[in-house]
Amino acid sequence: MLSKKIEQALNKQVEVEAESSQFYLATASWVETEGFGGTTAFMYRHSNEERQHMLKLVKFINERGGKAIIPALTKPEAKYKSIHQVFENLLKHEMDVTNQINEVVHICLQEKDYTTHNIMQWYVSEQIEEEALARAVMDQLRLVGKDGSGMYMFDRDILKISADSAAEPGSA
Ligand code: OFO
Repeated sequence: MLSKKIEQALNKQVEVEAESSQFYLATASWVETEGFGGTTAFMYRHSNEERQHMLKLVKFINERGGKAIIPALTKPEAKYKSIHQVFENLLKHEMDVTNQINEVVHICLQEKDYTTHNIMQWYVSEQIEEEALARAVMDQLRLVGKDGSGMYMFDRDILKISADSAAEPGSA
């Protein structure tokens, strides 16, 4: 059975994951209109993954005797200056999500809820991977600069960068 405090923290995290899915969806839509096919696929796929993260929490809350709350969502930014800006925002976004998750973990320890703590470890590992992936992509973008043919190759290879990063040890 979840304590009220844990239930609230988890419902807040449901909202964070839902907003995360929206964030990736908005960036997917923008890069699609800019003609970056690979990056578009990367963003749509990630938006779906974030939705799965949200669903996992919804089910967990309900299974543990709480009540999951499906949140209203804020409108994400719809326009970006460049792909570079998209990924800068993405890294910042993921770092914010990591902080939120750490907060939930902290509350789990305070409440001595080791079951929820255990579930949250999956999210902790996921965030390590996602931040690492965002940094790897930004490194690539720094090398490419604004060069057109470099950007073409970046867009062609981005799914490979993410697949390589997902194949690293410890990936879920
Ligand atoms: Fe939900 O994994 Fe990042 O945000």
